Amino acid sequence: MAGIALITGASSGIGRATAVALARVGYSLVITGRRRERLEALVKELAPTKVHILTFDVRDRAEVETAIESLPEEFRAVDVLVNNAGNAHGLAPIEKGDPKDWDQMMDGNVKGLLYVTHAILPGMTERKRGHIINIGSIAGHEVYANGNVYCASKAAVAALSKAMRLDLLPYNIRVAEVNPGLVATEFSEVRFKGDTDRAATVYQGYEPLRPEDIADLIQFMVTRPAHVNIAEVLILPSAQASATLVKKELLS
Ligand code: NDP
Ligand code: 8X3
Repeated sequence: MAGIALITGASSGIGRATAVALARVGYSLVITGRRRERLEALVKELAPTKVHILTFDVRDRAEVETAIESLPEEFRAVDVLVNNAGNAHGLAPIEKGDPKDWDQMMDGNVKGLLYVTHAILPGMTERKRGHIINIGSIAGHEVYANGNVYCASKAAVAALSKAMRLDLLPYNIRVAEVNPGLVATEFSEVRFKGDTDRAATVYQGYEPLRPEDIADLIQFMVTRPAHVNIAEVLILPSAQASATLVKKELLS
């Protein structure tokens, strides 16, 4: 057995695909999210892989701690933590931004990642072993118009990934940051609050990344020998050159 991997946000998109990829290379899994029915469907798909479901909102520190404390003995020694849960909420200039959206992004993408990491780290530091993969974004390295708070939340993920790598060095814990460009998931549906037509336009006219492309990368990263840490990766669709420059073909 490869070990135990805990993946946040496994009910959809990149997290879900990562669960499938890590099951394929022998990991037992802890999969998390708020939508239990999605996670239960994934468990069936992953059989016979051993999978444990935890449902919690990453923004709620008490929920995070209680859920992780509830892990059964056979799932407690988490080797790989994929901090993936997160989303953008809204796309508006700063003066028109909704503070409720800002709270969702800062509380989920930044503080949620911290809460989960805080709950998992005691075991990793004690065992002197672990691998943490934080899902950042091109948006954490390149601010784009109207992206303001989402970009800031992902810039925080970039800073925290580097900081964790420094602080966790004595414990042999590898820390890595994966920064995708445009990936066709439910991300834009969430950003545009259920407006599926608007969300679809984000991925039209070119070939976006698929969640499986990010999952393949994560699978590669976690299967490197212990002395190798692929610390930071920017992964883009071939049609994307920057956060805002995408070569879209006219559709006939
Ligand atoms: P999806 O919307 O498809 O998936 C988001 C996942 O995060 C879901 O499983 C959702 O689960 C979970 N999640 C969101 N908020 C919370 C919360 N408050 N508590 C618990 N779980 C939560 O989007 P992606 O797969 O695209 O997004 C995954 C990560 O990738 C995010 O961090 C995103 O910022 C990042 N990313 C995405 C890119 C893209 O173009 N798609 C590009 C770069 C980075 P549930 O709703 O069940 O709780
Ligand atoms: C998601 C990619 O370009 O919408 O992080 O910010 S982008």
